[in-house]
Amino acid sequence: MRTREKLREDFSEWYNSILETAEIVDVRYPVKGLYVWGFWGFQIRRFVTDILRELHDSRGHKETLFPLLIPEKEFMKEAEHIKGFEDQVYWVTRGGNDELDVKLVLRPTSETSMYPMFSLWVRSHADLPMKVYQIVSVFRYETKHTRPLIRVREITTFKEAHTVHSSREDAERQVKEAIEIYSEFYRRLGIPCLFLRRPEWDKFPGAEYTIGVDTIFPDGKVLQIGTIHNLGQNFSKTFEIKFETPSGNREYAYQTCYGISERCIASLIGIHGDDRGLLLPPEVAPVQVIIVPIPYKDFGEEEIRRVCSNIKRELSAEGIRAEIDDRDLRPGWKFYYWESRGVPLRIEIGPRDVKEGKVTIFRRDLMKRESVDAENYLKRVRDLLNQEIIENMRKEAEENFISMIRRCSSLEGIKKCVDEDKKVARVNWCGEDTCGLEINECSQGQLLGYSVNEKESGECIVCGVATEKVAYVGRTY
Ligand code: PR8
Repeated sequence: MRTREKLREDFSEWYNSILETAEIVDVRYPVKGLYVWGFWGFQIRRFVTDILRELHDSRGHKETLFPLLIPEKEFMKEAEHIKGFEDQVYWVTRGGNDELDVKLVLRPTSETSMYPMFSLWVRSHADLPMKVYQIVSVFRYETKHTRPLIRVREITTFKEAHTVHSSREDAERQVKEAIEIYSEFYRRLGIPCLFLRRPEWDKFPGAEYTIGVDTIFPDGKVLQIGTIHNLGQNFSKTFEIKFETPSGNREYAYQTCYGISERCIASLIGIHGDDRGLLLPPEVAPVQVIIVPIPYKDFGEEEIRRVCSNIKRELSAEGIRAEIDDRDLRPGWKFYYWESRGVPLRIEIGPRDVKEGKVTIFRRDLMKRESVDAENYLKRVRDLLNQEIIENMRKEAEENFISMIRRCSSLEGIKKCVDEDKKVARVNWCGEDTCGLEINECSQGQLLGYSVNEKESGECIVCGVATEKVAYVGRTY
């Protein structure tokens, strides 16, 4: 049985300890907000970014790599954007002993690095849409409490996509595609999430509107694990990104951008983890099957070893990431070691398995053993890794997620739900700022925005007007 007592009691404590035990990140680097990827964590990161690349590449995004430094002049061009970021940027002002003539910022995000180049690249409507992305480090001088993978000052896994379009409609279509990419990404990771159109005061600096992607952690707090922004023509007017229409006019382009950071890995840890440690979706597990020999004194160790090697060879031939743990340690210790790292399947081979022609498979998601005939084990492993485990993880995560949400029909109700019960409130909201501000201020939580894909008839919780908009309010990270 999987238990989650430790996460519910003190999530922070559990989180910090698992980052260390499972070698996700080492927090001892001597700069605040900067962390070193551990070997296990970095491998997870690789498989996660592989999915991101696949999802963007298959929808016509081209991967690119822009410089880390942005000249002050470009950075300072878009008024709203500067206002949002100026107290969060790191400056480079010297090269060796010389004061630089042109001050440089370390990119906090890459609009002002990419868009001057876009104005050179975009010529005609035939060049559009243009979709690019990069996965890079960006720097933000965060003043709120920093936390590994959740609020960092060097975001080392910033997947940012930027697109350019010849019409407002095409930019809108792109927003939908971004929602589809992020839905699919989080579906594959088994992470339930909401797509919420943020209130005016919470949108990305320089955007026309922002859609936030939110999940709920075991402590009832909401983590924004991605955002999608429709930039309209705000940036194209600032950076002169124009294209020639079929009739020969020159018009400003429409743009969108959307980003995901290592918070997606924080959410894998927080959403699927349990008292034992991590539980990884097979697709991103650095080791998918750990094979543990269980030697017994009067039974041939050689024979067990041979069976384990065969299994490893057969699994590897199927493209399954399998390892044998033949360290000179007690099996129980090895079990714990791999369970805490979230390896989805363990195969145990002992004297009995060999004698009876069986294979013992342990499922990390159920914390349960099953014994299968040796001739069928490969198919069973394949089914578990390709489908059953992730489906079960998705179902469990979904149930936890739903149990964190409460329908509320008054401002007092929101206050009780969010402040006392530590849950997320679900309400009808007309979408107007004035009502939004009241909702935002009635509890310690924030109005996260209204759902872009759910509708439910009701009355705005503040003004009482009929509306189908469903909004969420919760405490946030
Ligand atoms: C953009 N421009 O920048 P965004 N630590 C970890 N993750 C973070 C942090 C942090 N300090 N700050 C933000 N994130 C747009 C879209 C290009 C791409 C994560 O958008 O500022 C959050 O999950 O919203 C956030 O949603 C995402 O990066 C994108 O950052």
